[in-house]
Amino acid sequence: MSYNNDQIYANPQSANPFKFDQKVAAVFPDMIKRSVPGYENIIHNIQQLASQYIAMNSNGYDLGCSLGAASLAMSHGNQQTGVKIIAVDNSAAMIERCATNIDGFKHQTPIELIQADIQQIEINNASMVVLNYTLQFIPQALRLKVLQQIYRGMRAGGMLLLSEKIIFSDDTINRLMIELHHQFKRENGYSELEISQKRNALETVLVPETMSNHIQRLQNIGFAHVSCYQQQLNFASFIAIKS
Ligand code: GEK
Repeated sequence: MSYNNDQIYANPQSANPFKFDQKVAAVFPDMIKRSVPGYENIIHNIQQLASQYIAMNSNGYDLGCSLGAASLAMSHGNQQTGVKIIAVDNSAAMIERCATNIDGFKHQTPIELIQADIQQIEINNASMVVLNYTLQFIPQALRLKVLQQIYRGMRAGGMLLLSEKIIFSDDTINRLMIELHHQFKRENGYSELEISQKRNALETVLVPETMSNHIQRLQNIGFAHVSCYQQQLNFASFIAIKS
């Protein structure tokens, strides 16, 4: 299956909220690389962390899997037997393309694809859970419940990896980070029109929180060890380990 350049917002269009539809799924690898600083590094880290954290006879979860980049990284990193990777996304277009994408790669650990809302699925016997830029699309008031459900389904010693777009409580820093992120997108070939139309489309759909909100909530839920492990501009990844 071929993936094209992202030109979704290249021409003027009426304002509609962003959707993970066929058009987005068809350009997704290009879109995420050109839009999210540090994305490829995180996928590489997921493989390394999987080799350390995925335990024998357990499950790894990729929640909001899109085309399965993190699932494949977990599958490649896994060193244990009796492991299954469960990849979940509520977009039919993403799941359909994810299936073809995963088939196209040699990978050792079975990956099960589920089309579902991550708020509805049960997490069981999980030694590693990845929420790579997905929680930000869940309504803010419901995020605690999703994370609590994940925590309950995790084994002792299990790891949650959470990546998110973030905001800063200091207005000057916040504006600067947004501007630097737009500069990153310009350098990756996006025009002013594309940047501003995408920003408007995401406005009500992707709601970022501060780094301290994320860390505090993970600690309050009960994770024993919580830290940000990578930040590039207004994008951050956190690790949280259950004792
Ligand atoms: C990667 N993790 O390449 N339930 C299930 N899936 C959802 C939900 C939900 N409630 N809300 C959004 N999604 C991937 C990248 S993209 C990030 C993740 C981005 C799905 C949505 O359909 C999309 O595929 C994914 O979460 C977010 O590592 O586009 O910024």
